[in-house]
Amino acid sequence: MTEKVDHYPMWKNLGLDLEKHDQLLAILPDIYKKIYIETQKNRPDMSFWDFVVGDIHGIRIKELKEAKEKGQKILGTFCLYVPDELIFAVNAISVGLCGGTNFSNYAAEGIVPPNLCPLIKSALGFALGNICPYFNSLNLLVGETTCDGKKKAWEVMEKYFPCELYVVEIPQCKDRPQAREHWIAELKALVKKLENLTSNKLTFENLKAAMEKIENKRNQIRRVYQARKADPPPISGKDALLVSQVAFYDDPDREIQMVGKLADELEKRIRDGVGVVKKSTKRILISGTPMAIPNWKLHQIIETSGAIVVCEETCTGTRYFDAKLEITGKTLEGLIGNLAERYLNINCACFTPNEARTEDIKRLVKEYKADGVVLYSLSFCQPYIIESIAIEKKLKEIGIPTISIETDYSSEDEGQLKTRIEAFLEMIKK
Ligand code: BJ8
Repeated sequence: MTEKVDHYPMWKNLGLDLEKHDQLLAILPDIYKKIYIETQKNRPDMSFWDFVVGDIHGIRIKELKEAKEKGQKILGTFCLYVPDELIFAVNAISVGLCGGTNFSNYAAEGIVPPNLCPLIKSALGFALGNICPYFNSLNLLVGETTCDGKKKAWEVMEKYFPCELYVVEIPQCKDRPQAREHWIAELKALVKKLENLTSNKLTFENLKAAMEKIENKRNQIRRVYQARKADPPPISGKDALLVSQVAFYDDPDREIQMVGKLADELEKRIRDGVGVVKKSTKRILISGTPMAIPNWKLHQIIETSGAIVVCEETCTGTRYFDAKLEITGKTLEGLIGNLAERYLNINCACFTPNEARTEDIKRLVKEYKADGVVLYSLSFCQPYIIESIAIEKKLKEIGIPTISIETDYSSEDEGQLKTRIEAFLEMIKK
């Protein structure tokens, strides 16, 4: 409560719609309490993440404000394909933006069609409605050419949101040699933009240091995921998802420390045989579209239906950290090449063809000893909905129980989804 009062002048200065913002902050604690506190037992120490959600627009926003006052630039990104390494190398700060609630949709109404992906509608609503202080803290928004919805969203953003926008052009057929060349050229163009914005030059030294830092952050998340392979898992899917969600916008140094500490605890729990569920609880892998805070809906349904989520093949899951970054090379050119290579190994449904994603899912099912796969697509997300049909068929052919779910951020279909998930789990048990 005290925190809330203290942050008011800052929110006002950022130009937030305070009334709407109050309404948003009023609903989050109840949702969090219901999903994270009341329905979970024997959690590892998640006090840092409990605090972060409770203070979601507080200390981090204050840190960004202070960094800005010292001359640092704040950049907002929407996709894994915009490399954090380049942004941090020139002493700017990258904040992963998204929208995981339909609370903000009203602000985008009439500007975008209703049958648009909820993630885009939510993010646009946050920006246009002045209800997210992360958007209002930015010096530059960095969009990218992935799905059609996002491509068009940048045009809307540019028209209605008063912040400079830069769009990175992502190659669509990444298996071709010219795609790599094009991607490197795009990364270099982004570097130019960043250098102009920050007045800092990208050098071999600062890029190498940023690559080491971001890869270290990913290493800590890898450790958390590695721990989830144990039976019983020492952390719930919900908590692991939260760790990943927060990593998108928190300070990387703090993330290395806090996620590292959590991973230490999880490794100890495994040694001590401590889990959050009983051994042999049915294990589910979710694959599909990213889940932005506070989209915890599917995890909540699965984990209150007698199963546990052990892995997410999503951009708020393995796609965030799976591709390894080589930090070798003696020249700046060499490091940029490594970076390009690493990012081209992320298998998003926006690429064509994208066979490697199915292979990733098969591999992850084995590694995490998953009993079944839930293919998750946000409504109107054509790339993931289309891919889910072929993937479901392929997984079933090799005997992996699979179900496809298409949903949005509303709670209206929760009952229906729960019935389907419970039936799916029954089928797996048999
Ligand atoms: S690398 S998944 S973060 S593009 S859900 S907005 S695809 S219509 S978010 Fe993504 Fe980058 Fe790919 Fe990952 Fe469009 Fe689908 Fe909406 Fe999506």
